[in-house]
Amino acid sequence: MRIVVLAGGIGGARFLRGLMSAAPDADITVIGNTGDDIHLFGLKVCPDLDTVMYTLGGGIHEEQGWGRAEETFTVKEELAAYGVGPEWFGLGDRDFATHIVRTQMMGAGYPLSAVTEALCARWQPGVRLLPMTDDRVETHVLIDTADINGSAGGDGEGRKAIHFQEYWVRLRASVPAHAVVPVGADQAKPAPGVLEAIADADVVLFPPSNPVVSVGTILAVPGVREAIADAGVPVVGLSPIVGDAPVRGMADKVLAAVGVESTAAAVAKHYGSGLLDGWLVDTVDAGAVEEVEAAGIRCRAIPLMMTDLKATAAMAAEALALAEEVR
Ligand code: GDP
Ligand code: FO1
Ligand code: CA
Repeated sequence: MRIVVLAGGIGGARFLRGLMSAAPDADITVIGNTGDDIHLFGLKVCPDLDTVMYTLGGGIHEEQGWGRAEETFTVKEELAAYGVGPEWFGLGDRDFATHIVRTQMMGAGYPLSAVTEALCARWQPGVRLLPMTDDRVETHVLIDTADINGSAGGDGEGRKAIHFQEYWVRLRASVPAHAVVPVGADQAKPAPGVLEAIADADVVLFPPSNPVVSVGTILAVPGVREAIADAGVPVVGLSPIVGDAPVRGMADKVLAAVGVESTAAAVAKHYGSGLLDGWLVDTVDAGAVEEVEAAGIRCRAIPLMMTDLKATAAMAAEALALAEEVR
């Protein structure tokens, strides 16, 4: 069975571990979000691609869900000693090697897709990991200028776009986001293999990834949403929102920015019945099933907490079962 999964970072990666356990013989292609990418210290960092690669390759820092296990931060300390920032993004020594290799290869003319393939040759994630595009896309968030500099800053009514990572990591999404803009997306082309993988898929899955800055950014690459809608195969998603809140992180902040309520039903309707055939919600959101079904999307309430591999594999199996039901 050929499965295509649109993944962000932590939520997507954890789901993929369960999917590989539930469908060991499946041929899985992951279309990874690159909107989180950031250029730091002259290096290109790809947080979501790396989280998937490290998680499935066995190198992830498990509790954090990002960065490497057994990490040290000597280079980071030395950069701070030079007064070279930013200090708020925790890049470890082992992780730096990934960004050096990536930047070196891209500098030699290799596209991001070729670089990702080369990095995965070491990590052997067990899936084909494709960036959504080889073109540069970086998500920015529009906030109030007063919020960026604290109370002293700005004239109160000005607004400013900052990089997603500054919003997410430095500000911890603690201030309102007025818009989320995947800068460059409208000029981006799907990476080699992306449209082919979708066309060849037997099923497309939206893992419990952030609907705005992970799955939404991938869908913002022209041609991707249409390819999925036209693939003529089941598209099934799992809600990242349980009990009207994200299970972790601040997805509610970016959902608010795009005018979507933080409910399991609202996210399904945001994706829309033109895209989604099936939607899994947690048992606490069983009340949402009727609303989602009324929107033309088959819906089922099951345990949706990825507490361990067994639980995640059960979720993945349910998603595949729902796909067969709607086929
Ligand atoms: P990120 O790029 O690192 O933010 O990771 P993703 O976008 O792939 O996934 C983040 C989303 O995963 C968050 O919005 C969480 O609500 C969701 N999430 C994390 N753990 C779980 C879980 O156990 N169950 C469900 N349903 N969603 C989860
Ligand atoms: N997330 C944090 O909350 N704090 C960090 O210091 C941090 C560093 C970091 C370094 C490399 C990397 O690949 C990811 C990193 N992340 C960090 C996660 C990153 O911000 C993710 O993009 C978000 O978690 C949302 O996807
Ligand atoms: Ca992400």
